[in-house]
Amino acid sequence: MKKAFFISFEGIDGSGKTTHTRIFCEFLRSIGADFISTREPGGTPLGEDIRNFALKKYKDKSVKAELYLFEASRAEHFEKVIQPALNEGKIVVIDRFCDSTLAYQGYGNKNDLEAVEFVDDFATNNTKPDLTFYLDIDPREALARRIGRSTNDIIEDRGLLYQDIVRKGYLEIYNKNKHRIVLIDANRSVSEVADEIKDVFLQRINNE
Ligand code: Z5A
Repeated sequence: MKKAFFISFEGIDGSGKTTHTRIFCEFLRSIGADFISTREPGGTPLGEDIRNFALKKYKDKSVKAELYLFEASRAEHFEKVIQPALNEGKIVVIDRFCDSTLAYQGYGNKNDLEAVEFVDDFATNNTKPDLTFYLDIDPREALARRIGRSTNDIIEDRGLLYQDIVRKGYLEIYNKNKHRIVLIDANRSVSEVADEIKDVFLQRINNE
């Protein structure tokens, strides 16, 4: 196995990405892996400030401005955190990366998909994760999991129809990138999902 390995977790809001990023990192810790865990938008001081602009402020910002905010956060994060960690041979685990932008700002906001990919490639020097876990779930089930929790951000507030479009976007991205993306049925219990993620990872690194 090459030591540096880049893993992203993707899915609509409430799909369980944060839960499974955490459980997966506990597993990596238990086997003594050299890894960092991070998230987007965010992951750097500038990125966390941008997160605030992207998710909490200016509800009616233009769809292109929204795209560039996420990509500005990514460019900073990639240069200052992700690339250096990969250069040091670490495993990088990230809660959301390029597929989020294509799914939300591309499919969800109906920006030109090629333009979104172009901007993203520029921000990341054409880098894609080695392995992406896409947690697929019906938006209604994801919503039910969040009952009792206030909405977190402007994008979440766009509602079920928007989440449906984003999910369809994710499924198209998955269908075009099966070499990299593994679809995980996230409707199952936390332990079933966590076990599958661990098994896929072990299989993948044993084949490297
Ligand atoms: N965004 C974007 O538009 N473009 C971009 O390029 C990027 C991001 C990078 C914030 O993302 C927003 O940023 C997001 C997209 C946009 N807005 N929306 N929608 P975020 O990742 O920071 O936040 P989030 O998407 O709102 O995620 P979250 O709230 O952290 O949810 P989650 O990570 O998908 O799920 P969770 O917190 O792990 O689980 C939700 C609940 O379900 C929780 O109570 C768990 O205990 C429970 N759970 C988890 N798994 C299970 C199973 N298997 N069964 C039952 N219950 C479960």
